[in-house]
Amino acid sequence: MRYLVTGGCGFIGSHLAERLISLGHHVCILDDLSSGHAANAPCEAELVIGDVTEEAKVRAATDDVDGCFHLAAAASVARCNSEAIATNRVNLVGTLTVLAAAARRNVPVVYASSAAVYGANAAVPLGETSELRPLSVYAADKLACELHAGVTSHLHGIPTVGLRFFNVYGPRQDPASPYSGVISIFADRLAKRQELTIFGDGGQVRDFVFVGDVVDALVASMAHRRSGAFVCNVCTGEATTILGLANILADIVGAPARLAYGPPRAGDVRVSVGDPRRLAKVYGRAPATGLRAGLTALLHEDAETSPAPARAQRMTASLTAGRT
Ligand code: NAD
Ligand code: UD2
Repeated sequence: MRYLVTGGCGFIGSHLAERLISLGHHVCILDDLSSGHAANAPCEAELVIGDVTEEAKVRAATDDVDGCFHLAAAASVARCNSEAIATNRVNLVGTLTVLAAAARRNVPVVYASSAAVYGANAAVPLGETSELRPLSVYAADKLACELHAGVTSHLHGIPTVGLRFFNVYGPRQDPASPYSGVISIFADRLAKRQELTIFGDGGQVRDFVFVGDVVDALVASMAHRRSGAFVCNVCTGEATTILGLANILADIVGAPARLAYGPPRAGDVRVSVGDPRRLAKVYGRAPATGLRAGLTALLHEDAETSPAPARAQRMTASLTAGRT
């Protein structure tokens, strides 16, 4: 099969592109390299450098595909809050552009939504029918993407699947960006024996899901596509506080974590733990990588000297061995 992967030079998208190629598919990546890196893309993939809001480019990239994976986004809560109009254009108009192109080709779309849509709802575990109370511009845009995916499905008859990723970690999450995930930032700073900054009291709770499990869900959602519009959590159901995370990482590294505290982030979610049952029921498997196992593998691989892409592929392969 031939698939478009928007955002395929990014953290999650590059792992997806790798997996699709390993399964024998042809992959076309559309990415503007605004946060991703061309080096992350598997060499077998076709790479189109461009903006997902450019209609002509997106149409051309979907011309001969059997399905679209849409991951391209401005994926930082803080940046979306401070640059709402620019990031809305990427996150919402970009999604509309992909949906319109897919409808024109009558092909399905699997897209990245986020646990952020639950926002202030602390009634954990959060299931797909839980109340949605977004707290950030990013979350509101992700929710709007879900609404438009539903309407596109209704008007044009193409299947759409929105995967509400909780907090994803794994190789190739770039700690150089201040907007990167907390695990990549903490792991990088621990390795450099630098202090970790806790935004708030460290009691905020997250559900950390390994990137290999997220790729499993993406591939399964396209392979077992259903008619209509569908949303599904991608989570483990395991609750971890940010302070607890710092201590687990320090324990694995074998060095004490030096902590500094700063004010909580605007729009930050206090409690985010998901219910993985729908994913398990519909696609036959829920994320299986426990946090300590995933962190140990990640930190072990990061200590190696081999180039990042090779390391990342080897680690993801070992943790997801035997998956389709
Ligand atoms: P990432 O920043 O590593 O990847 C995003 C990719 O999209 C990058 O390669 C970037 O260059 C590209 N991109 C951004 N704007 C673009 C544009 N206008 N046109 C074309 N390409 C563009 O982020 P990620 O963590 O891999 O996230 C991938 C998707 O998953 C995003 O939609 C994000 O919102 C979502 N998500 C991520 C997490 C997580 O914990 N990482 C959790 C929930 C949802
Ligand atoms: C949100 C979404 C997640 C995803 C992501 C964007 C929720 C619950 N999750 O992630 O699904 O969409 O946005 O890709 O909304 N922190 C520190 N110190 C640091 C870095 C982070 O204390 O150095 C805290 C941060 O304030 C937050 C937590 O760690 O409370 C997680 O932060 P993050 O940036 O890794 O991800 P988060 O939860 O904003």
